[in-house]
This record gives sequence, structure tokens and C-alpha cells, in this order.
Amino acid sequence: MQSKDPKWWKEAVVYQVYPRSFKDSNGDGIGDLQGIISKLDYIKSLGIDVVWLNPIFKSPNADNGYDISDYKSIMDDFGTMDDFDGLLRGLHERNIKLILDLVVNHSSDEHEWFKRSRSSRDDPYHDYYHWWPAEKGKPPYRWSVFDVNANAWQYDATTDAYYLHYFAVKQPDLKWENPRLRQEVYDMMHYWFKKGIDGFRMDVISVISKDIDYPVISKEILDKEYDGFWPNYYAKGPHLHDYLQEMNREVLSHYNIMTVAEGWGVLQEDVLKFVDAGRKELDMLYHFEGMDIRHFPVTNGTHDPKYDLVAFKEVYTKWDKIFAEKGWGTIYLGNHDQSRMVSRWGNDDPQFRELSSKMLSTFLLTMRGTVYYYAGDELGMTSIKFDRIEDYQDIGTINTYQRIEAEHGDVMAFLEDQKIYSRDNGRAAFQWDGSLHAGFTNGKPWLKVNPDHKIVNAATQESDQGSVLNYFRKLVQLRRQNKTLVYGKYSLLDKDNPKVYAYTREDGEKKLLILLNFSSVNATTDTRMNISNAKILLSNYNNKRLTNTNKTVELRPYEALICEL
Ligand code: TEU
Ligand code: CA
Repeated sequence: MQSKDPKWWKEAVVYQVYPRSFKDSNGDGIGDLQGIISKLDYIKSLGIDVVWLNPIFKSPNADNGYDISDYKSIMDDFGTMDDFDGLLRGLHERNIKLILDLVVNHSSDEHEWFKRSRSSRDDPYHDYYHWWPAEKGKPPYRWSVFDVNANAWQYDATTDAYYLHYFAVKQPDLKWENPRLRQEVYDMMHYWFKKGIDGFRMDVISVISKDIDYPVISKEILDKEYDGFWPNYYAKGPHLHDYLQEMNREVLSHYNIMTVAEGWGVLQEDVLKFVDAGRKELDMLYHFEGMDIRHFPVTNGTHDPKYDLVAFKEVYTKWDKIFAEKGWGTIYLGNHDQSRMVSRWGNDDPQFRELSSKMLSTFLLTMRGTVYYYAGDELGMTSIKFDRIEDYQDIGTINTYQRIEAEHGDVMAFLEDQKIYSRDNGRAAFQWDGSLHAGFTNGKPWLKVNPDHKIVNAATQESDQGSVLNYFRKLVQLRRQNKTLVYGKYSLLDKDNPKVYAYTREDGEKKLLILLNFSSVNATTDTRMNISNAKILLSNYNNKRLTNTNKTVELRPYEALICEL
């Protein structure tokens, strides 16, 4: 059973740093590499094993670095290659590994390859991208994530042809069908591995292979985004796994590194194709099914929790099962594309913010699978929830707003919705202290800083033993000391309970019971096992207690308990 083979990356806690928002060192309002270097001791103090950095490469920033114009140099805003080398050294000296973002479904339209590609149909680089010659008529419709008109084909007069962009118009899709392009990508990967990086997080790698005949996609499929064209067309390219196997052979297999695919649109039945070790492709994949769980409409009255916890449990249980024998899973509740964990899955009301943050961290650090933890969540940072479109910087929010406005849709409803779902909620600056701009910058921050930094910040929490931050540190240590939490079997208990998430983790040596109240009221759970001798290893309440009558436990609001049976 591969799932039991020990590997360093299975035991790792990955800490995701969004460089633009972490720490600004030169007062231009933008986080940078020297800023991260200045906070390495803080990162080390968390006890984490790996840092994942979002893209740091040269970019005109149409999509905050996910539009790369030179894969082998550093974005001006972030610093220089010397800064990068210093950062990598600083991490390695502290025994922390570094993984970078590999963004190779598309490049920037300002990349040299694309400039040449669009210059002439005869240019050798023309075939590095997907073109549809205009004499064939209009290309069959393809949806685009960030295009104002949601159209992935953009007409370009110089070559009288349309180019494909699944994301923004400034993010043309690279043509993986061209072996020369693939070699360029592999060379670039070798370049970074030779510098000593420890792996890649692979941006929308699931959509790199295209059906280059561009068949018409039926309206029925096109009408459904998440269960329609993404899983059934975009993420099912005919040569996807040939390319990943080739990449493994040519690059990945030469190094002791880790890889994780952003598994957008990947169907459950296809997951193991990516991560079954026997297939020699990638190590891990992270899914979107958890993130696709929506909040109940506000008009339905108050819900507690604000989403269907039974469905939530089903998703994470199902995804645990996929990797029970082969491959290896991942677990996360937030990242740079999502709102803040506590606002979305917990309760950011001042009364419950700390308790529910700790409860959610307990969930993440006690599940099977590699933990991906988003910087700032260890402080219980909350979503910024802008009221006005002018405050947003994210191309996703801005372009969708423009589209809805052009279609005379309900922009107010959209803005309300963005308070829950906009990517900028997770991108406001890291809150170092209670001073102006949260100690993130001396200049004007590129995105407004959350006013709650006066209360929610690292400096205050550092000195408080009971803080969210210090609780996170304890959890990381507990996971490190208990390999049962990494490899042990997961079993869901009391699955229909709408307020409590309860499960066990066990191996030959130990059996642990995890009890999590996802609601703001007292709640009970029936564990159906004898827990009279259970010993509490960690709790998010000061006065630890296990109130049980026989097999039933009563939990206080957002209470989290890790017990040994
Ligand atoms: O994300 C892909 C993606 O599907 C998201 O942008 C999606 O729109 C979002 O999760 C909706 O909530 C990756 C990166 O993580 C993202 O930051 C990039 O913008 C995108 O690819 C393009 O490179
Ligand atoms: Ca800066």
C-alpha cells in the first residue's frame, strides 16, 4: 500500500506565502523577497517544514504574477536573483524546504515567445501558442475565467488569427502539443532545481493538454461550469498524462523533490492517474470540491454553520478514501484564491473568531494528507469584505463585475457575494502588529489593509500563550510527534450530525479521537464507543474537559478536542 510508504513530503506541513502581501522591505507598498527574508525566524518558529511561494517571476502583473514574461528572472517588485538565492539559503539553513509555483498552462502576452508568436505565422515561435486562423471562420466557443466577455479566443490582426486564453486576455495558453515548447519548460524546471528548490506547485496543470481540433462543445455541457466543461473537457485533454509522464522522466525523477497539482476540474475517478506512484507522474493533487461548497443564501435566515456541514464531511471523507491505498492526499481550507478560512468556514464574529480559528486549524492538522496552510490563518486573520468595487484589485472580481454590469445584471448582489468569495479577501496584507498598515509597509499598501489588525496581529499573539498563533504551533508539534495523525486510518463518526465533525485516526499503536464543534452553540455527538478512559491531548478551551455520559460527548461552541483512547 503506497499510502503507507513514509515520505518527507507526506509528513510535511506546507506554509503558503503570498509574496505580494507578506512583508514589504522598501516602502513601495508591495511585499518582496527581502521582506520574507526579514521574517524567516518567525516562519521557523511556526515549526512548518516547507514554504510554498506564489509566482515570483518577471511579470507585468495582469494576474499578480500568474502571467509570466520571463521564467528565469525575478519580478522587479519582488527583488533580484541575489535576493532569491539569499531567501533559499536562509530557508535551507533553517531546515525549511522551498517550493515554487510552476505556471505553464499559459505565459504572459509580454513573454518573448508570445511576441514572436504573434509577429508572423512563419515565425518559429508561432506554434508555441494556440492559434485559429481567421479564414476558417469564428473558432468554436471556449469559456475564459478572466475575460470580460468570458470568451477565450482573442482576435489578433497581425496574423489574422485568434489565440486561445483560458484565463485573462494577457495570459495566452502555451501549446503543449509542440515538443519544442515542452523542452523549453523542462529546461526551465531544471534551471530552478539546479538552484536547489525542493519542488513545484503546478498551476492549473490539469488543463495543459488541448484537443487541437477544437470540437464544438455542446450547449448542455457549456451551461454547466463545474460539472460541465471543466471536468468533462478542459481537464481531460487527450495527452495530459503523456505530458506528465514525460515531465517526470525528463525532469522530476532526477531530484528528491515534491510536486502538487492544482487539480481544477479533475474528477474523482481520474485523480489517481496523477498521483498513483506506479504511474510516475506527480506526488499530490489538491481538489476544489471542498471550496465548491457554498454558503446558504442569506434570505434563508440564520444558519449555524453557514453551510451544510454534513456535505462538508462527506467531501473530506470521500477524498480521504480515494487515497486509502494509493497516492496521497492534501488538505487545505484557504489560499490566495479563497477567502479567509475563519470567515468562510468558521465564525469571524469577535466572540468566536479565536475559538473557531483554532477549531479549523485542529481539523487541518489532524486529517490524513499533506497540510497546506495559508499564511495569516495562524493568526485567525479575517476576510476584508470590501463594500465598493473600487477597493478590489483582483482581475477576477473586476472583470466579472464589468461583465455583469454590461449585461445589466445585479451588480449589488455580486458585490455582496464577493464578501464571501472574492480572492482579495485572502490577499490583504499579513498583520504583523497593530501599527499603521499592520507593520506590513511604511508606504501605501497595494491593497487595503484589514482594519482589524489593531486586534488581530502577530505581535499581540506572540506574548499570549493562549493565542491562535501559539495554538497553531502546538498543533504542528503534536502532528510531528504523532505519526498516527499523518498516516493513520481515518474513520468518520456520527456522520449525519449537522453541527459536529467527529472522527478517529488510528494505526497499530494508537487511536486518536478528534471532536470538532462547527457551531456557535453547545452540541452533542454520539461517538458509539467507550471513551471513559480518553485522555485529552489538546483542546482550544482553557479549562479542558470531556463531558460525557457514556458514549455521548457535549461540546461547547467551536470546541475542538484531540483525545487519545
Ligand atoms: O487558479 C485557477 C483557478 O481556477 C482560479 O483562478 C479560480 O478562478 C479561483 O480559484 C476561483 O475562486 C490558478 C491560480 O491559483 C490563480 O491565482 C490564477 O489566477 C490562475 O490559476 C491563473 O494562473
Ligand atoms: Ca517592496
